[in-house]
Amino acid sequence: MNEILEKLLEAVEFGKVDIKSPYPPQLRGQDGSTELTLKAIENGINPQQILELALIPAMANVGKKFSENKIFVPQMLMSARAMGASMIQLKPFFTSGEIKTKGTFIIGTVKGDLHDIGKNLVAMMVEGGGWTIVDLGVDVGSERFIEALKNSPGAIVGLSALLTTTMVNMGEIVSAIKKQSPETKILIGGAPVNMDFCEKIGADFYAPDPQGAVEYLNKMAS
Ligand code: B1M
Repeated sequence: MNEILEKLLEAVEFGKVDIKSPYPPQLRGQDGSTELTLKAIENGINPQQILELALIPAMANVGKKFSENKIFVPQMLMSARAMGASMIQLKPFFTSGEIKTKGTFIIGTVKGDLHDIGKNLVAMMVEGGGWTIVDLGVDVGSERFIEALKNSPGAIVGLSALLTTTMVNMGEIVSAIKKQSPETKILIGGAPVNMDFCEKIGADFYAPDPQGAVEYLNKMAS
């Protein structure tokens, strides 16, 4: 793999945000995810490759080490910060270009769940696909989705969940939204969910990744 991407993967995996950050001690004085992302862009590496070859594998390594009790929540949080710093640099590449005319996409991570990296990636890609985004953030219950729908009638709703304990909240949110406005289309995603679960809770579609979300939304808009 390209040396910059290797270093970026390491920076995100070990939570090195930028050159000034003292954490982690073994990378002190070295470039963090901010500088390495900029270097990768300057060297002509495609932003999609930066995501797929460095950032996403780094988070997969973090998850594996967490499962094996080799790291704990604070380290996981530093990796998330490093990934977020990198995404700030990548965002303009995914969101520039088209005029936003396709419709509104309301997205949030469901109640009880604080994971937002995947949700932010989906929001970024969908925005780049020409949609207006209403990002409700994390830990979002049905009331806030319904309120957002009142402000953006006809919008499509996206629910993200990363925990097996919070994916069940998706079902409650889908029921509440469908009760209020049965015509609203609801897309779900996140590591623990799949198409079977989507059908079980009465959502309209499951997308495994941001690209799947963009394709579904574009199909709805056409
Ligand atoms: Co958490 N965490 N975490 N965590 N965390 C996981 C999810 C876990 C799998 C780690 C593990 O054990 N291996 C595990 C869940 C186990 C389970 O439920 N079975 C776990 C746990 C247990 C926890 C805590 C309970 C830990 C604790 O406190 N003891 C706690 C829960 C807090 C809470 O939410 N209430 C917790 C906390 C955290 C941090 C806050 C420290 C941090 C999150 C910071 C943040 O998001 N700002 C964190 C992190 C970073 C992770 C891992 C390491 C990485 C998640 C991530 O960002 N992945 C994760 C392990 C892993 O995923 N391997 C883990 C990268 C991201 C790009 O992928 O989010 O899957 P993902 O999104 C993908 C797709 O799923 C899809 O597209 C994205 C891009 O491909 N997608 C959608 C996502 N949403 C979509 C929506 C769509 C469509 C597609 O349409 C609407």
